[in-house]
Amino acid sequence: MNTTPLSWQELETLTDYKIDAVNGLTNAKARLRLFGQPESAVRVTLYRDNHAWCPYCQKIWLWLEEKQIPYRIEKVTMFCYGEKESWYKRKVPSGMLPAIELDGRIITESDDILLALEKVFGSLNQGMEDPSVLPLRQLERLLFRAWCAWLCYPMISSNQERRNREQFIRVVARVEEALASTPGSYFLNTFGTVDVIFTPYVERMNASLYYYKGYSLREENPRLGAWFAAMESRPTYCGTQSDFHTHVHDLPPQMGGCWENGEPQMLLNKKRVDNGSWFGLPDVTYPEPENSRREALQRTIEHHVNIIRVNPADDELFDQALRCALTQMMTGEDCLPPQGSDIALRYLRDRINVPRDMSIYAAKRLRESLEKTAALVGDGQPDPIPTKHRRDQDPSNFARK
Ligand SMILES: N[C@@H](CCC(=O)N[C@@H](CS)C(=O)NCC(=O)O)C(=O)O
Repeated sequence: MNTTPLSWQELETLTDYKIDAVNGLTNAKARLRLFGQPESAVRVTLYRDNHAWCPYCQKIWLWLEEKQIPYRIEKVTMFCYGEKESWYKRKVPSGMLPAIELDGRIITESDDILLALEKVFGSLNQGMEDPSVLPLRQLERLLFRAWCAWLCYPMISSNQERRNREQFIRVVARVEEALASTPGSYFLNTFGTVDVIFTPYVERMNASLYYYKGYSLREENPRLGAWFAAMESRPTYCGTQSDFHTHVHDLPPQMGGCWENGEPQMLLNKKRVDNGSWFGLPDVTYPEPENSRREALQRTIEHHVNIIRVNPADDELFDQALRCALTQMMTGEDCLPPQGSDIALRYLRDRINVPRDMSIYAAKRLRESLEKTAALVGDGQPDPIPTKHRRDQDPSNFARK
């Protein structure tokens, strides 16, 4: 049955989604985190990217959240998304992220940042220079290099591709061994610094190898599978966690390219990540929270004026189409959008960014509704997402009303 689209006012009545960005659970929206302490307790400012994408920023973000250190957040534009803020270049001339200001002192380089934070606030269960931590930090870099060698160079021959894959899998076997050597699911006896250090790139490896190589890191390696599940039991991690779609399209400009191997499994995985269904992908395994649709609705309503303005389609046409998708998401009933709005709906489907815009399940719900609604009027696809830059996601478009 086809229903008529709800108005923005009617849609607003369907969501009561609210978070306490300052004292509640880890979230990408916050500009200040207090963990129940007074603002006068703040000694740290974290400078991180607007898109909540930068892996080195995620490392510091997660550490501060785990330690519950009160801190401020200043968001900065990465080069491939738009213009770097001049106030930031005055503080950090290279423009590199992350940086922190600790008692007025600027520190860059994520490892140096963690060392400095440890000195002041104590370690996160294990110190960065602890003899049990150092070899695991080296293993993380080894895994990173094997991943880059496989993903980020054009495929010269299938032999080369096979060798790169085998080399990566050999390093993964060492990671599996390290995880197996402790009784729990974490790298050492308790959760700590090492888990935080592995998190950003293992999350990106899981997404990118699934999509570009047809290899499911999380499913093919039981210890890593258990580690991911253990990480997902922590609200800190879930607040920073991204999804496959976001990662695979954010990585190419940052990494200088990601290369598909064209194998049958890879082609299937790519289709699934780009066109859905997004449920059941191995980017998340904890159960869906009951408020995911309300979250997706709330976040879309908050930004709908800019979302409509930056969409390449006519504003009025897309306003109606977007309300159709949101109506479908909230009522479960199909809502026929205007003819010619299929590409516009898919343009937005391709630009939901997790966790910047919303959490992982909310994004899946919204992507599904946009796709389902688009499919009612056509199978047109927007231009491919750029791979050399992501200025289509320039945050300055969202700062102004
Ligand atoms: N070694 C540095 C690497 C930091 C880094 O590569 N940051 C990238 C983002 S992931 C960056 O700031 N690039 C500049 C930009 O994209 O604007 C660290 O550990 O902090």
